[in-house]
Amino acid sequence: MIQTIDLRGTRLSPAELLAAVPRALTDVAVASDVAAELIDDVRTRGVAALLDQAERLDRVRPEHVRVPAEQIAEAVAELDPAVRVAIEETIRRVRLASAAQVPPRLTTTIAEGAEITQRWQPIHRVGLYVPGGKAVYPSSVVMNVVPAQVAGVTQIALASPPQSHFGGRVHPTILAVAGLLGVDEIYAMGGAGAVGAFAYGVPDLGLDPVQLVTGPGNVYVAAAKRLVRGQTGIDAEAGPTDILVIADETADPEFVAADLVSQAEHDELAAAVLVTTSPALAANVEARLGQLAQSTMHSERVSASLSGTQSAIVLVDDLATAAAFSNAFGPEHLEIQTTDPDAVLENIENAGAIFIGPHSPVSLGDYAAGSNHVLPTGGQSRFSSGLGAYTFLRPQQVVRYSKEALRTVAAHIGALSDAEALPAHGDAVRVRFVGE
Ligand code: HSO
Ligand code: ZN
Repeated sequence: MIQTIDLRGTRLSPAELLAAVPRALTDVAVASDVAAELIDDVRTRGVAALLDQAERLDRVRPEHVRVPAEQIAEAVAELDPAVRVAIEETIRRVRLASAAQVPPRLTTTIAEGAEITQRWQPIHRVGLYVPGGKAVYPSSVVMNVVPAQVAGVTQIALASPPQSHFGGRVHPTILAVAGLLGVDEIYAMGGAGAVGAFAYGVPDLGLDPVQLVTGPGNVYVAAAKRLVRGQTGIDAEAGPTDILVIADETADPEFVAADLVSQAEHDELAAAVLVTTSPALAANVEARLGQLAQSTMHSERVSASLSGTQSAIVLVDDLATAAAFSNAFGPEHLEIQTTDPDAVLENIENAGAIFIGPHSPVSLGDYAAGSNHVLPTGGQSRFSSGLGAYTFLRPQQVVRYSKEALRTVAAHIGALSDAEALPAHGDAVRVRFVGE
């Protein structure tokens, strides 16, 4: 059911490699008009708009848009103990790894009395969107909130759609995880309207505008984030997930097939790709995928994902070509299951996160490795990174010169300001040395 593409004996350019396994297209632009209307509605009518939108789109009118503290406490108390322990361990691990993502403040002495300090300043207030449709991922709450907290963000607000089967409340597991993380500003609001609420604020709800909106969502949420960008910051746009496995003849086909299915389970449009030098492994993985696609819980979704043009088993001559293929693809998740994975790693340029060896599956990273699972999809790993503490930090340069240090460059500033016909720039320096 999964296609096999035999590239052995070919010498393809990166563009040709990429064309061999095209990703599924999702067109965010088509949702733009609808998203713009929903955002405008919230800007003009505030809470009334949020309630009407909930009734229309989520088929329930929440009793409270701002979730009362008792509801959060109740959700924490009722959380399944096994899930609670797992979430707490995930929080602990993600906190540890995120701390390494905060760069130190560094001062460079340019000359005597001339210093530039680079400091990393957290964004003051952020809004996290947590979807509530076909995918409800409490683990993603951890992955967004923990790095923000580690970065030093002061205010974290969370929005998630009201759920009709929970009487218009936010999904209880999402409330519980937010509660465990100490997030108490939660709104039962969803879709493009929620993004608009974060970006522009909702005065009659006491919701102040945020400076950054993060979190995944459907195509309307993505369109809304594009629309509010500039008014507020946004994180990367999340598309269908993908996994690429580089494996040689030493890889266990059982592990490889299980890992491909684990990400195919997310979405019909998820891409699952195996790049291997071993025809025997390719055949074994293909056979195992056929079985798993039948027996797994989300059989239809997995079968659709694996049989899509975005998924494939790719045969290559050597591991250098496998790495070249992977770099062209820019996977969200890359697994390396070869005799010497570190040698392959040396050739990897583009990947959201990299999982080394037989015992580092992607689902470990999804839940409990300590790494972040919000990663660049759709080939965006060629130019961007996953979510981390740095997402919530901005570098700022602090300039500190003494009079003598300024004097040594005064003539240069004069020359350059004249060359740009901006004499007031030069004067602003000269005025400090009048009479000398
Ligand atoms: N693999 C998804 C994240 C996730 N998996 C959440 C399970 N829950 C995208 O990286
Ligand atoms: Zn996953």
